[in-house]
Amino acid sequence: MSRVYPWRRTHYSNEITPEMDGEKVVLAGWVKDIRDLGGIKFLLLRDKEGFIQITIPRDEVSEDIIKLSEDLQRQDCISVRGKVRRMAKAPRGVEVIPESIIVLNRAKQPLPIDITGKTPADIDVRLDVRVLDLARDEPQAIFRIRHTALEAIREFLSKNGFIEVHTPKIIATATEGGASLFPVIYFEREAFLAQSPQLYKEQLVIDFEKVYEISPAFRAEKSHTRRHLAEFVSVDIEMAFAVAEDVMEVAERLLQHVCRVVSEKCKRELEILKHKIIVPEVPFKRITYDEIINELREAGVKINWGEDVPTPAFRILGKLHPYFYFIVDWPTNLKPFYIKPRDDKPEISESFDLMWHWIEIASGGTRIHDKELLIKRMKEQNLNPESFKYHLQAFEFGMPPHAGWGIGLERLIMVLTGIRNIREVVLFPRDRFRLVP
Ligand code: AMO
Repeated sequence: MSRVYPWRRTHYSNEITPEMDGEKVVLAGWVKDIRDLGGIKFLLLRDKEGFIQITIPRDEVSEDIIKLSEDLQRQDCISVRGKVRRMAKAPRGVEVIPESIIVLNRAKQPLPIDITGKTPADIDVRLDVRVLDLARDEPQAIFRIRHTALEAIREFLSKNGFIEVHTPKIIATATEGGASLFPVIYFEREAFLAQSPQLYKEQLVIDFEKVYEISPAFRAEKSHTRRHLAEFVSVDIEMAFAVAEDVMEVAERLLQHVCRVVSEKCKRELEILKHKIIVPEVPFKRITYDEIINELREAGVKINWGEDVPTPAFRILGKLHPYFYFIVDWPTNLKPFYIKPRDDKPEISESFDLMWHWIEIASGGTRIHDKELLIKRMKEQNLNPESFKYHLQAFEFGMPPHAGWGIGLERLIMVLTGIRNIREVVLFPRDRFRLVP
């Protein structure tokens, strides 16, 4: 027979309704806040579903409870046995009057940050005590939105015939250029943390045709900005018998789906974040690299053909195109070796970046599926084909034409939450200066 634990809950906070007036319940969670109005104490109890008001009127509860409640502090872990009472003035019209309270663990006081969020703390102070910080309403809302978005992504891709794969994160060669690689010691050899599942996902189209992966990617980013992490989650797809336009359609339909699902399922969370999601119409605008260069020239910024677009220029573009849009037809020299140059104009590639205002959310394109051309492109980018021999062998095993993209999950979550610093949408962010907690 299983033991009886007196703290075991019967209900989560959101399951307590005014209609339950008079019922006995056991709740468990953490003290979110406690207010003393003389004859009456109001305790907010948080659990994974939200919070509920525990009301302690001096003249209605036992002496023991009054004494115990004197010592309760924010973030103490407690269990409350009590009676539900309909109360129009309480949050959600209901409160619980305690009959007994068990303190399961006390939080050390004073807490390093204000978990009610009334006294805001600097992001670095909060990140240092992230597990406590995550108890606040905003992070709770952000990570529920992140969860819902991931669920929607998986549902969409699975319904559209993609299967989920996981490829190695410890790898022998770079995929997106050597500069941003993290080396690791792999037994007696040097290895690297994967910057992207690029080469593996391409190979896998031979066996599975449509694959997706949602995994961490590692970049030794020197740039310390509000949109760069050293470890981020990359949502990748790769599709056989497809070109850039096909996978752009997948991307825009996916983003529309995710925006729709999150705006429908996460109303409470969006309210907490004071953010509204506009479900985008498809197709998204497609603007060529040549066109953006012209737009920028008209705005007084000169970019020579073949040069990358610097951040300040992207900010101008973000003002001109204030939602999702694609930038297509990038110069081949600006794209990685695996991106296919156009047959008619090899200086232009079959590639795209998917933008939101001025931020790049995804990039992708048609891939080269011809081994000799791939080797030529590697050499042009000063890469040694010898170090890609296992990748190149796949091109001898019936590599089909294929295309794909990678979406930065955290950047998408910034769009969905309206949060401006990428660190806020990662549980334990890693950047150039942060490796703990
Ligand atoms: P790319 O390097 O453009 O393409 O990365 C794809 C997307 O990942 C996100 N991203 C980042 N997010 C946070 N911090 C970073 N340091 C960071 N770097 C990239 C961006 C970006 O658009 N293999 C290709 C994709 C493909 O062609 O399939 C790739 O990795 O949102």
